[in-house]
Amino acid sequence: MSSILVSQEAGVLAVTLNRPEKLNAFNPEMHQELRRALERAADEAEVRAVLLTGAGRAFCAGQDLAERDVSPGAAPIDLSASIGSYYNPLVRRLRALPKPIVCAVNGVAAGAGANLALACDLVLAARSASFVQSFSKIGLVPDSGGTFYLPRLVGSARAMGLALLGEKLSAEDAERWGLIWKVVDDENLLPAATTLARTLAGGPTKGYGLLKKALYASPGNSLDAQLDLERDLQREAGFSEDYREGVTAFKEKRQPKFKGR
Ligand code: LHQ
Repeated sequence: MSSILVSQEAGVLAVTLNRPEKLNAFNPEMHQELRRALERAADEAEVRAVLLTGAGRAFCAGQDLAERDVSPGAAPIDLSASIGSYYNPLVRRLRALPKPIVCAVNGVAAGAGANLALACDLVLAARSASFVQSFSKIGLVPDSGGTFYLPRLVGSARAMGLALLGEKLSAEDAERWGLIWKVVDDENLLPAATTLARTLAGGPTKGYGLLKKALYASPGNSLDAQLDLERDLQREAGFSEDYREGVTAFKEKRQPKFKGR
């Protein structure tokens, strides 16, 4: 059985992490399959949005902790190798994908699994889902961008509490704290996330890619640099067919038909 499931419909590439018996924890195979799916999302023009979720009761429990021998006498483990080969490229790929990524967090999201969700563009969570920065429970540091997103999304005090204590944060608190976009009732998670992803897939893909670039560059930029970036990206957006279509549809008082270019 494949460690991820991939299907494509109505412009949406749906990717499901599929190691439910391991709470969808990452092993190298799952990393490689996810990388291939995201390459497909980047390469194929028909894919105009991605929907990421997990099979079973969890979204993702982070790294598969059974993969490494930590018994007394075992050789020291250099975790930077795995981060450099898998987790960092994954986060960079998600952030750089010039198409919107909707994450449907169907259950617990722990460790790198929590931060994988936060690397997506819009996070919906089932009411019963939770987010855990579980790294400190095993003596590690939040990775996969956790130390970047957390203080920016929820402020330093809450970021520090989440990281130090490694306690479960409920989906409702995650929404209230501004960590995620929205909570929905469990049975409505996939329908709502699919509708959202399909709506985005029918949108001005080129413009979405450019706005991702602008928002993700913002934390590292001065106002001056950001204004210059907005000018340059708006120039590019203004050359798109979808800009013309958007304005024409507005003037004609009809819904736009965006082609994504
Ligand atoms: C698991 C896991 C798991 C294997 C549950 N692995 N089996 C990057 C680079 C390199 C190395 C290190 O890490 C990283 C990044 C990271 O992600 S570090 C953080 C790794 N993840 C964790 O520490 C989370 C560990 N899991 C948990 O804290 C809990 O299982 C959570 C909060 C996710 C869920 O709790 P429960 O709902 O109470 O479920 P459970 O604990 O009973 O787990 C169910 C089963 O899943 C169980 O197996 P079993 O055979 O007893 O039924 C767990 O062993 C297994 N499982 N997470 N990461």
